[in-house]
Amino acid sequence: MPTPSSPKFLRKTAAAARASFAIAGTLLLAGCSQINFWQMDGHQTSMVTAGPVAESQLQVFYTTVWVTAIIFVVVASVLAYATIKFKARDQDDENAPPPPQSHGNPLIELSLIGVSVLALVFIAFPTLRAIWFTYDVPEEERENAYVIDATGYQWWFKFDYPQEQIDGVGTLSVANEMVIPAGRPVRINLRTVDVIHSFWVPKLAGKVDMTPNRGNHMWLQADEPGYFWGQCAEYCGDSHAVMRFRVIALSEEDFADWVARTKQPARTVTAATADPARAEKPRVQFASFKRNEYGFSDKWDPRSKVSPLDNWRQQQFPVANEDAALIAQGRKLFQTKTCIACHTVRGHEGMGITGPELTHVGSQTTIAAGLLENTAEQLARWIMHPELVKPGNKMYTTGYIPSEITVNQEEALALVAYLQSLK
Ligand code: HEC
Ligand SMILES: [Cu+2]
Repeated sequence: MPTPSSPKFLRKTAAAARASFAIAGTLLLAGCSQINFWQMDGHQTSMVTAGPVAESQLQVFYTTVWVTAIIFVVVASVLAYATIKFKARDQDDENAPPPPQSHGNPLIELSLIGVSVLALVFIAFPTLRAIWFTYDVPEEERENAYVIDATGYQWWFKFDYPQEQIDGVGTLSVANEMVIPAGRPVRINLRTVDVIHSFWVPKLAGKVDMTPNRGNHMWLQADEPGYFWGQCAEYCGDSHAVMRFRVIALSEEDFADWVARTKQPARTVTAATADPARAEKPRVQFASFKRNEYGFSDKWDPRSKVSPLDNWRQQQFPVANEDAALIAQGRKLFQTKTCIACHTVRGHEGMGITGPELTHVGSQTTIAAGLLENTAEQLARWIMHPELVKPGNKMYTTGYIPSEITVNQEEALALVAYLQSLK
């Protein structure tokens, strides 16, 4: 057994340290190859912020990092100095009796306590300021704040807009993609219908829990129009890890336009409004997917050419070559397959409220709560085999009871055409 200062021991520890650095470095690089490493940017980074709430939280983070970094450097330097200065250099040193032992030095101990208290006070000021600031919309802006009620479901989010009422219907409601006005504080009331979820849009604001039987709230603001990634951040069951959502921030004008469009009932495509040119092949590819394989395309890559916000804008237009007959067939299937029992499609037959509202599902960029891209291919995959995409999901089943609803390829073509027509 080598003693702690023998050359053999030092060689061994040095080799172990080098190896762990190499492993850590490799893991870090592998983990970061998907994101812009040097700017620490990525879909769900909190290091690059887009609004005042996330910004104030980042400031607290940096203050804490700097204070602890200074403490680390001081402690590590003293340790390194002592290690090098007092290490045993030869056999005589190793055999020497231990130096005289002493007990406590009041001056050193008191000053260490003093420095620790100062460090904590230094961190406490920005922390308290951030806690008060992030708790609710600042007083002077409260009048101007836009209100949204967000509700967590296993495993998706519903967003109600109490300031937007629809005659004879009630509150405007959408699912999984929360559209907000940019440059304006948004107050979000947080609720859940089942277990605890946590609402998190890393670039806009830190996590706040959605707690059963208890109202909670938060606020955030996107300074500029943009497209942001959100995620449930509290373990909530099987598909917690894929319980996602998006936030789309639009200029005041675009936002008003979106509200007006979204208040409209579902679009009905007739032979007159559809493009009759479409006769050839159906557009859906029935690709085979692996279980739990995600549906991202290059568009979601920060290095791609199409910005996610432009992608969202493109998604607002009807797809080319709509087939009115096929869409009508899909609408019929939407009733006979009992989709209407769980999904609302305002103006059509859908009345259910246990699933996401689908009145304008065609203009979303994602489906299955931000998990799959909203393309014909992924829609078909979802409605034919939701269980292969999202473990435990409550589409067709109420949890673990096997599905009675089956959708074959032909039916999927019609249903997809219908869902895509719901712009
Ligand atoms: C038992 C209730 C139920 C039935 C019946 C049902 N769904 Fe769903 N549906 C859900 C739930 C719950 C979700 C949310 C699943 C998730 O993301 O975890 C969902 C999600 C969806 C979504 C994705 C919406 C989004 O914004 O992410 C689509 C599209 C959809 N369903 C279409 C259909 C179609 C088409 C049918 C009929 C063939 C159908 N559903 C039948 C409950 C149901
Ligand atoms: Cu959750």
